[in-house]
Amino acid sequence: MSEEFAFAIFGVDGAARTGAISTSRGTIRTPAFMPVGTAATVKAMHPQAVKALGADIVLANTYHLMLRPGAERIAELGGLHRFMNWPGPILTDSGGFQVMSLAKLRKLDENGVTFQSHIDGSRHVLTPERSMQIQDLLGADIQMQFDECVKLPCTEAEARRAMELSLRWGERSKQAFARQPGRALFGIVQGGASESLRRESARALVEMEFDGYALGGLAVGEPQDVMLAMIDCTAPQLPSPKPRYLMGVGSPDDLIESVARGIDMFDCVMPTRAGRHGLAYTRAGKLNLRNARHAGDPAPVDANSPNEATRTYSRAYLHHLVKSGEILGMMLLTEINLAYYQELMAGMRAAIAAGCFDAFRAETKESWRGGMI
Ligand code: PRF
Repeated sequence: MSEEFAFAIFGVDGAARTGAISTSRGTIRTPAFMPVGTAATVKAMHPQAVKALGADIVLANTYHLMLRPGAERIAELGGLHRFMNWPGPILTDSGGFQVMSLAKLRKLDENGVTFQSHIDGSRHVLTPERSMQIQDLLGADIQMQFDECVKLPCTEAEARRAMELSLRWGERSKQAFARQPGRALFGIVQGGASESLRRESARALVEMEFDGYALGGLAVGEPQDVMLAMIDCTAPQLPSPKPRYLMGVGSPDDLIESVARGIDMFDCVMPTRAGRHGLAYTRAGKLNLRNARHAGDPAPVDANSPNEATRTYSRAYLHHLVKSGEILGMMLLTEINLAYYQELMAGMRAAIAAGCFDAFRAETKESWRGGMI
């Protein structure tokens, strides 16, 4: 149980890397996609099924769990791993990003953020110290510094203010982090869409020496080329032996393009949320099962998929379930999407190890039939 937190790189192909992160609760193969389990559940999935699809780690949210059922309650019940019956590694986000996107009547100052719960309107304060305390109570294996993410587009002055505040909050998060063997704290690069601010943020965080580095403030309304340009200027500033995590990203195409630029970890609600809305991500592109053209189609989503649900259930049946608002429709499509995401990650890992990432990238994008997904 006390294995040290470590990252080993097994193979490099261009800027892409494949390796493994060790934590006291198991190994995370990289590049890794972390399914989002916001409220201590990957919605519509048994934890064992999430694992069986190839996920080594899931993400949970400080913001949601502090409001309901409460971090102290989860700690009393033996921590988040026992609470949700996921024995593997868990990464928790620090809460600031969710406060800014979900909470009501937010007030941000040097100390932290005061806000009203989106659930019952109760008043709460989140500071770097309290965020780290909550992540410790939850027992997260990878914890994130408290930061401020600004929406894009924004002015350079606004991006600088939030980036500098995030650096000060990074230092306070580091001081407050309850270090234990096998646990890690990641810093978060901010800086809006400015290359110079991004470089400045990355250099200052590296100076502080975190266990890994995240790229925050992206996938917040900017076009993909802007996001990729930010990765291009940030990744080279980060120490190559430490993991790099692109927060809240993304589509299958975003994942491939980001891995090509040296990213090791991702999380996104896209496969799970899209599944609950009747969309399937497949090797042949995206399918909208709500569409009437599927109503009489006996073909499965993908006859050649390694995932049984993807190979078995007809498009006609999935269309029927989705149109009828049946729970099984959401369950099957969530599984189908997470299976495709994990298959894509496994394919990238194998291609990097074999030194043929560029060919894999081209073939995979071609298989989406020109549609970028
Ligand atoms: N900061 C934190 N969590 C995040 C983000 C961020 O900037 C993003 C941005 N895409 C997603 N999740 N703490």
